[in-house]
Amino acid sequence: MLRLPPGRGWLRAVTPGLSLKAPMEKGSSSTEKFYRIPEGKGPHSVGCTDLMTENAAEGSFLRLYYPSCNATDKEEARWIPDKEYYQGLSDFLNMYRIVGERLFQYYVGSVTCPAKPNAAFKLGEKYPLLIFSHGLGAFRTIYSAICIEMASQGFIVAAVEHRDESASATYYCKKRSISVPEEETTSHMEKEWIYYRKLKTGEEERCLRHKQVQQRAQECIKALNLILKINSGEEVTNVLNSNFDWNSLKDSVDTSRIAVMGHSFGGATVIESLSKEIRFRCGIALDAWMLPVGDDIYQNSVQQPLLFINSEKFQWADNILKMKQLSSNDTNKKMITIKGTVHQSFPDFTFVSGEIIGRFFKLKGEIDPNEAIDISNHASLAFLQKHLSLKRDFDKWDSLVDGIGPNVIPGTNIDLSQAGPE
Ligand code: VQ7
Repeated sequence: MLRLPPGRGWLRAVTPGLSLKAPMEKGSSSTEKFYRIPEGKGPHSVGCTDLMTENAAEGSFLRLYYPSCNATDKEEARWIPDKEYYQGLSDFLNMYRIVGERLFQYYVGSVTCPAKPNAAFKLGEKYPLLIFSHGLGAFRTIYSAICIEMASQGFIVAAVEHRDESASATYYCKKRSISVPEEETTSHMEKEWIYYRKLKTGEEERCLRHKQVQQRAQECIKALNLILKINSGEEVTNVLNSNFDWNSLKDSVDTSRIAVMGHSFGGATVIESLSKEIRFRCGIALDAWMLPVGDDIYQNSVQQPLLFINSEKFQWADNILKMKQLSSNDTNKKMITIKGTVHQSFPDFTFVSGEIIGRFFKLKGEIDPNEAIDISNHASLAFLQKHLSLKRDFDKWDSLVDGIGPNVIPGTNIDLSQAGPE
């Protein structure tokens, strides 16, 4: 697990001035820019909206990022939308909830992500679809730098929130119990929260994670089916109130161009999803954690092209060997490593943390986080262009997929002779 010094250690480290806070209220414009989640660099403005189906954990929950009409009048979307996510993060990071909630509220409570909530969908094109799967202890909104960049480049991105107890927190909406008098509430619904579940004593991690990765893959496939249903014009009930017009997505998805992408546990989810669903034409696994991947998957069950983008500091020989086992003799399976990166170089916390806190908690590596995410996004776009046959100019970044360029290497930096016996 990710371990933070509990209670006072964490507080001592996060004194104002060392700044985990995205300096949005005060400060010079240069620092303001530095501690913000980067904007999409593609030609499209980006909107985002949440979709939840059914009043049960079996439904889907996702944040959709999409090419939008320019909505200069609208405020940016809240990055972490409910206080319960702070509580869940506190559990995951082994902090007292009461401390964690206040710290998160204070330091990141006002952070927004550069996408406009419920902005009008941009009509006129068919967009490829990308399903995104988050890591352990994460949730749907904290990979916005990646999802927003992809949407700005013309993808519809569905960032799934997993209900397998691997997210810090998530919820579904259930009908309010009758004990609350109707006149005291504006809604008949209440949020039923599902928090991160720690390993029980004696429980084998591999067994739990394998079960979870299978659920996660099913949730990715369910999200795919849901978006395709909306694309075909079928009515879908969103149990969350929003003024987004879901009918505007009708006939807007390029149904032959679908990929899956994820970070860490989400990388394992990419592999499981590719093996279960051939409509995913390719996948991108960011610093994949291979422990959850079942032995059956290594028997040629991933036929589609797959790009592993690894950080320099997280990986180890046994994990890399599993990636290589999946890739054997297949030239469409690629691996690159971004120099100066850490495991947390992919989620958004890397952008909103200051230098000292960022380095202390390994949210930042030695490379500028903006440069790291650009390399990752450019390599991803080049790979997607090739394997989804996109008619764009992302092939200008083809060399990155071969590990050629500043701050990128082909394959891995790990000495594979250090691998232990199976
Ligand atoms: O899927 C994963 N795995 C398996 N996702 C991870 C980490 C992870 N692990 C790999 C195996 S291990 O080494 O045994 C344990 C770690 O990270 C996803 C993720 C989790 C978070 F809690 C995040 C996040 F952005 C991404 O939020 C964090 C927030 C903070 C904050 F306190 F500064 F706000 C920190 Cl210090 C760390 C993460």
